[in-house]
Amino acid sequence: MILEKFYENPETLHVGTEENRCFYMPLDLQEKENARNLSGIDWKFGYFPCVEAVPEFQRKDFDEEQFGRIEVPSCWQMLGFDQKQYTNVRYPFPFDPPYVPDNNPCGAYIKYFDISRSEAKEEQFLYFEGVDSCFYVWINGKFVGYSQVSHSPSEFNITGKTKTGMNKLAVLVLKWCDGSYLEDQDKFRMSGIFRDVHLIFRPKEYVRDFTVTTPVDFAGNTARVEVKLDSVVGEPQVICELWDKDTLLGECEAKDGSAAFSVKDPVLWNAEEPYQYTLKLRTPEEILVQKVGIRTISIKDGVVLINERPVKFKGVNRHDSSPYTGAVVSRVDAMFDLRIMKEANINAIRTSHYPNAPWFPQLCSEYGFYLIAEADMESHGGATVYGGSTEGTFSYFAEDPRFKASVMDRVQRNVIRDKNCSSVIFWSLGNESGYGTNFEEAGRWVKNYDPTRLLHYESVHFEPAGHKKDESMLDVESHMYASTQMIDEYFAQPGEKKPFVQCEFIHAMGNGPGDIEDYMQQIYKYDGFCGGFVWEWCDHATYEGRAENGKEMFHYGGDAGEFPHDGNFCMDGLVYPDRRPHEGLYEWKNAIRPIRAELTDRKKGIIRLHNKLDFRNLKDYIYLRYEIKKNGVLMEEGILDELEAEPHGFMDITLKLPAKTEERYYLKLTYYQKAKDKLTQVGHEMGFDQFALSEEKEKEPAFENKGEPLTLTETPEAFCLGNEFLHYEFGKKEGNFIKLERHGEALVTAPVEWNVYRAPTDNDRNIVNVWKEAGYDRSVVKVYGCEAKLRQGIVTITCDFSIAAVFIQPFLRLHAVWTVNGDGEIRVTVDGKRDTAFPFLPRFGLKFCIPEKQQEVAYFGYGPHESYCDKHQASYMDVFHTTVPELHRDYVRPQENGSHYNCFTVKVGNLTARGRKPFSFNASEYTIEELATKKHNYELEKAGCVVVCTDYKQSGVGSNSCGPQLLPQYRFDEEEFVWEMLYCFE
Ligand code: IPT
Repeated sequence: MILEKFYENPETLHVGTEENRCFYMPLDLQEKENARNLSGIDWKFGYFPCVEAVPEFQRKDFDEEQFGRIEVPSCWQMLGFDQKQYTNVRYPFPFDPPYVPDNNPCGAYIKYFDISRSEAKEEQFLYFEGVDSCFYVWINGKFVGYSQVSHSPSEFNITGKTKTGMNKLAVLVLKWCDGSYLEDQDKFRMSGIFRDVHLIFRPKEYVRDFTVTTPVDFAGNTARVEVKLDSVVGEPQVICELWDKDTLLGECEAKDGSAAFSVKDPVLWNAEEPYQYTLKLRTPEEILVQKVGIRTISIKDGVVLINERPVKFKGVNRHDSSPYTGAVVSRVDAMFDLRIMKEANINAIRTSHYPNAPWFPQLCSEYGFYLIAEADMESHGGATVYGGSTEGTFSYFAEDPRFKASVMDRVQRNVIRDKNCSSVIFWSLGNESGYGTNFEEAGRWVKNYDPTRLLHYESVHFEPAGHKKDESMLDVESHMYASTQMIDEYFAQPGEKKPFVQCEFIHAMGNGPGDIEDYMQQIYKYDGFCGGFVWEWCDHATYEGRAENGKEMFHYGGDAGEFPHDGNFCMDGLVYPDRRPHEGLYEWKNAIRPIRAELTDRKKGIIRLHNKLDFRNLKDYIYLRYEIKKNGVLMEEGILDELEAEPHGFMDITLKLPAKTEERYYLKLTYYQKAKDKLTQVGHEMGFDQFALSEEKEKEPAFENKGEPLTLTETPEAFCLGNEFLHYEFGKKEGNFIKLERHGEALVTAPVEWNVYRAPTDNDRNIVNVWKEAGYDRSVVKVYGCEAKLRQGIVTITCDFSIAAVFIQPFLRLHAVWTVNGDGEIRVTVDGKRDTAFPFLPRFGLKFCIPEKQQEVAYFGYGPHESYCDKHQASYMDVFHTTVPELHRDYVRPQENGSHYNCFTVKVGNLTARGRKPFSFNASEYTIEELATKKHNYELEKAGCVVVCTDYKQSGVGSNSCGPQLLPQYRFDEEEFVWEMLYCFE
């Protein structure tokens, strides 16, 4: 097929398309949609490796037998065509703008649709919600037009090209076009008609585009709903109506292209209470319906205000992504996301990094989410070209005059489509495209076109050398992954400042994120810190069916054999690809809980409840349940359901708390929803606080001289100790027990080991190289001296040893004292000295392998979620009963998981461990090596034993997969330490 090469010409972005307009489907006078959704399974489809291979399929006489069928919307890669590819920054084709590879895969689509006699009299439009990357359209063999910008709609007027009866729609979609340079988003690269296609009928005269604004007079308690008709075809009479549910508040005719309503005592829109009015624009033959939330957005003294009240965005970045359909997302899918988000207290979404489906912002207005609505714009691949840099080529498209119109086009399409959605509070020019003239102009256009919203663009920080930038049109100081230190520095600067937002932070990849609470403290501390958006909502993967062992297979970058790819960097969500929550979601949920409690007077039992909501009083909305537990046993509980505190205010409650004792008392307050919301139910758990009522003092684990007195013998390799029932062997070279038997049965299935390593988490992806350089992944023990003594039936072994790796000096020097009694209980005290020239350690502890069948677990520590020193917002201190398989967190790329932090005791099978100080433990069916080497969860093979790690300490998990380095306070980098544990076998 011979095509005009619009797809390599940034001067021709669209051919035959209608002007941009806000998103709506027109209704007839009976308020029925005057449009037909052409999506369905009856599209014919042919896939071709290049344009030249495509037959003249748009022609009437084309033999369609050559074509198969395809469902629209779909991404052809998800249906077995072409190549699946996940790449982040690097372009999947040579960097030669505006040219794209000659072998440019194509999808040819044919769809027949019927036009009735009455429809034939109307104006007819084809409305494509989204096609990746560009497409040519023919009706009945006649060329209609061309368009691009994958995630923005394109509309064609096809009146005069159709006929009564059957019509043939032919669409040729190309995988790449000049626009692909501006769609370098971090995602699987997918192609095709991936959003709905509508056939819209309209009268001869109609309103095409309009803008609604809602200024509020707060002092006078009135608002105005103002309508501006931006584009009208013909001169129809336009009657505007404003409805409050079923009540008509007002009616007026638009004059000179505008109309306005005054609303007394308006119910204002906000994400907590998303109240909407309904605006109807009636022309003699058509009705347009627009939901209207009345709200304002402003900045005062560096603080972002909605309806003149300070707000905090507790957000996520969200892609349209499904493991089953790729970039195709249904309303049901989206509603599912929104429901889990609401349940998790999330109130804001950044549509990273392109406009989501056009109905998505409407759902957000309806269900209450603030949006950073982002243009379909990302070109960070400029930085990875040969000789490229963030100072230079990163801003290639921000500067290149050939792409000025493209940048503007993308920004305009984003704004105009969603301008009437109350949910949108920030416009974003795009993501990571550097800075330069093209963005400055686009930014000025936005501020001029829509002064009612704020403008965001993070990449302003990357400006090419030699360009004197103007960032005056940007309203917020946006950063991604800024460290807590950098944020403190920003607020420490004197003078006026823009509000600060983290458009991306808390990188939720794999086991993590571990730094949530540190950021939350800052968000609440600084009025000007309006919040942040976790990167990101969901893991991206493709579902590939089940493995032989029955496990579901989710694939990430590289699994399809593509080049380049970015491995599992797409697996960085708060939920798994199929939306099962990751532990990170629970962490984020409790960090952004609606109430934060403070134990202000321990003696009098006064607790201050801070209402962290921005708009709702606690009254009639939240109740709490308190429980006091002693050593995990419930002592007292009750419900307080008469809470009352203004948003950002507080109230004090008083509870009778037990006097301070040595016992481990905890008070837990759990918050529940009292009133039904649109997406959440009465009784929904919203979060909790917990307080230790006793000081967490060290407790020496009781070790007595009991049981049958031991005997002690020695071989060249080991000390052998035992009695009638027991036989233990302590390896002189291992500095540890190599055999533990009772009644002739092995208590451990392998020698006990000193352990410093963990299966690297995704967040360890940088530090793991440093750890490997230090040899932590391959360390061995060297024993210098080992002595055993028998006194009164008890054996004491002292041992001096170090830990080091081949060709590297020891990083730990240790002195251990082991004591064993006749019951087989083992007490160990270790003095450790760490060589501080070495990096911080993943962990330090003892590793046991116990028989496979011993699966029961009980522990007193942070649970029930996976917990680490920097990741325990979702967990609380209690006694938990579980099993080894249940402790496993099945990350798609296996890694360290399922640890429990701050434990006083743990029992796994017959092994009980107690610490003088709280410790961490894992119990897993998989070895550390297995978790470290397998690429997918479904490849994991069981160890044949239960691997129990008891750790003096384990370093935190952080979010360094993309975020800053692990904060110093969460690194295990002590120079000297003492650890005391007691182990016994039942
Ligand atoms: C940043 C991107 O904006 C986002 O799309 C995603 O790639 C994320 O990181 C990583 O998962 S870019 C990064 C280089 C700061």
